[in-house]
Amino acid sequence: MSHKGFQTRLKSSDNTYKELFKRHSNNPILTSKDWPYAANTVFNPAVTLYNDKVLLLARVEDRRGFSHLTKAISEDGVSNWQIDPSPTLEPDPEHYPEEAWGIEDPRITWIEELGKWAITYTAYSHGGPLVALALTKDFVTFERLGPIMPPEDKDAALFPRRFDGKWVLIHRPIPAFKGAGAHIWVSSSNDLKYWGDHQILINARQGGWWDANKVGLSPQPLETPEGWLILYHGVRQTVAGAIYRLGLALLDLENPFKVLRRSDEWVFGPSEPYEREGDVDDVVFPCGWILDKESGIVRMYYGGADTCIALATANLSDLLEYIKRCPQPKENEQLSTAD
Ligand code: BMA
Repeated sequence: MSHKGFQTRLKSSDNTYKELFKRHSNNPILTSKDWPYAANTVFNPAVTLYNDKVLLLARVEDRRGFSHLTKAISEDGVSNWQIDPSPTLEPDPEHYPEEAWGIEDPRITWIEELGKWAITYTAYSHGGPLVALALTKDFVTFERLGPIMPPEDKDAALFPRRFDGKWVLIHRPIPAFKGAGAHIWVSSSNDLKYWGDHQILINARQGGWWDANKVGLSPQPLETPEGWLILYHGVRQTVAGAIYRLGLALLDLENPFKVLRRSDEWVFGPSEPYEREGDVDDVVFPCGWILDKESGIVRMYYGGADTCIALATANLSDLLEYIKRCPQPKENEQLSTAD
């Protein structure tokens, strides 16, 4: 019997899985009941540090089924949220027709070169969901750059700096080619508007894997001394519906087109009532994480069951120690669309 990969499994001594992420005892930390105006659900928030405070940009769904984005700011990232009294970034279909059915699932990247935050989000157009980009200096006014990837494409985030003079974007197109699988792709651009050099970065596996057939980037890439840490979701289809779980990968620090490691196992999945039951059952869906450089603690903010916002934390050193023991993807594995 092969024990390949055994050493990378999340086993602890008492025969249970060792959890890298620890859920906050106040979970869910935000629900529609906390919102200053009527909302069906609040979930899948992006997160960044803003004036030394934690800023969430939450997806808020109304009773039409359309989403917009609203910010919530807190000093400790857990309590006393100052939530905007009305939507912070609303769909503007009159000027941006691609936002006809709402805007969803943002990711935020601070771009030092521009002195601005870049927000990549899903615009739900009449042609399907696509990737749109907006810039902001203050999370009050936003400069829209419009659609940057045509439908169907989602789960996009920018790297905070250029590589060889080019911006780099991770995203997840859905191929029209039946049976091709929905893989995570990476593309580059000179100007943030026109994108090329498209290639598969992390492929959806097949068959019985937890991340078979559909994967997508979750939070924005996290820069570490060992490489870019990636948390991605894998979608398992079952007779009872889909299960959204999370796995880790590590990309080369100077060449984010190169995957150094990828976990075989999921590292976080729905288990608590607020993750198991909601508008969409069995979903954990982070769109952001932040690293406290002093303590080395990573805070992952995620949507639970498409209904609420929750928080889980991990030690960066534990995440890196784990991912460094995970397998190196085979050469060209991530480039193949038909494996
Ligand atoms: C994905 C996205 C997420 C959502 C998830 C589960 O396709 O639309 O916003 O959380 O499905 O419903």
